[in-house]
Amino acid sequence: MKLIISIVQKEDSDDLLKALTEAGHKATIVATTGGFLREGNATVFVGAENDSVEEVLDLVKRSCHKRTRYLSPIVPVTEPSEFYIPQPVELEVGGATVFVIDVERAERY
Ligand code: 2BA
Repeated sequence: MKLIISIVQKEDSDDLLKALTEAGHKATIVATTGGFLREGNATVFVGAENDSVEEVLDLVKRSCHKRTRYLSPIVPVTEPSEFYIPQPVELEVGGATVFVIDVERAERY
């Protein structure tokens, strides 16, 4: 068995959960925050048998999309702020960052 951990954008999380549950997979979603942008995202956990892993990954791939975010740089303390015109930095975020982990043992009581 594997634990598939997918960090996705909030905008994609409903579609992903719907796709997973409609395909018969069990999923848990947690509200999380990205360390770099400090924006809310979502982390989806799926426990899947080995022969279902590729199907789950495919659903993640199809449900999650790349988006462009603009980050406003902070004025460097060494720059006189009246001469410094900050240019937003373009970042491509997503579709999904996925980790597949071996599950040693899983129980439901
Ligand atoms: P954040 O950490 O908020 O990162 C958002 C986006 O900012 C990233 O998109 C990437 O385009 C950019 N970014 C992140 N760290 C950067 C850095 N040190 N320098 C320049 N740009 C940087 P994604 O790569 O698609 O990641 C989306 C979210 O997935 C991340 O949100 C984080 O929550 C998670 N994530 C990505 N890689 C991870 C990893 N290796 N371990 C744990 N979480 C990860």
